[in-house]
Amino acid sequence: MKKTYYLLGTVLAIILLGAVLFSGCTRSSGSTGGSAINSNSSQSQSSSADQTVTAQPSTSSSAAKAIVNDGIQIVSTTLDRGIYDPIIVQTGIPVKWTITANDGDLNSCNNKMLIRSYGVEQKLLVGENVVEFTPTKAGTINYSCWMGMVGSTITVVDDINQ
Ligand SMILES: [Cu+2]
Repeated sequence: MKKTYYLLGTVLAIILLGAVLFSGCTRSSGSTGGSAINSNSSQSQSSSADQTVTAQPSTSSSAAKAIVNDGIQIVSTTLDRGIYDPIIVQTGIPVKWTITANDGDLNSCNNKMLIRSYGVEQKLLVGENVVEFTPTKAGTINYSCWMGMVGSTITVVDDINQ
C-alpha cells in the first residue's frame, strides 16, 4: 500500500515538473510559430507587393548595438518579460554584454543561455549578468536558452560604425 502511494507521488512530481518547465518556455516563444500559413495561393499580386514593403528586417532596428570603447565593446540588454533580445557586435573585439534580469523575469527555461558558436554557457541570475566572448566572423548567429526553446540573434558585422 505504501509503495503505491510513493509511486503515485513520484509520477505526480514528474508531471508537475514537466508542466512548470514547459509553461516557462512556451510563454515567451510564441513569435516563432504560425508563419506556415502564408503559402496561401489566393493572395493577389498587389497584396504581395504590399507585403514586401512592410516586411522589413525588424531585428536590426530593435537590436542593441555594441559601443566600442578602449579595446572592448559594450552592449546591454534587459531580460524584459523573460524574452531574449537581439544584439549587434563587431568582429575581433572582446564583447562585454550585460544582461539585466529583474525579479520575475527569470524562469526554469530562460535561466541559462547558450551561445553555441562561441561555447558560451551563461547562468542568468537576478541582477546584472556579464557575458564575454570575442566574435571572429561576420554573420548572424543564434543564441538560446539551454532547452533551445527561447532564442534570439547576435548579428556580427565587420564595422559596427557603418
Ligand atoms: Cu527554455
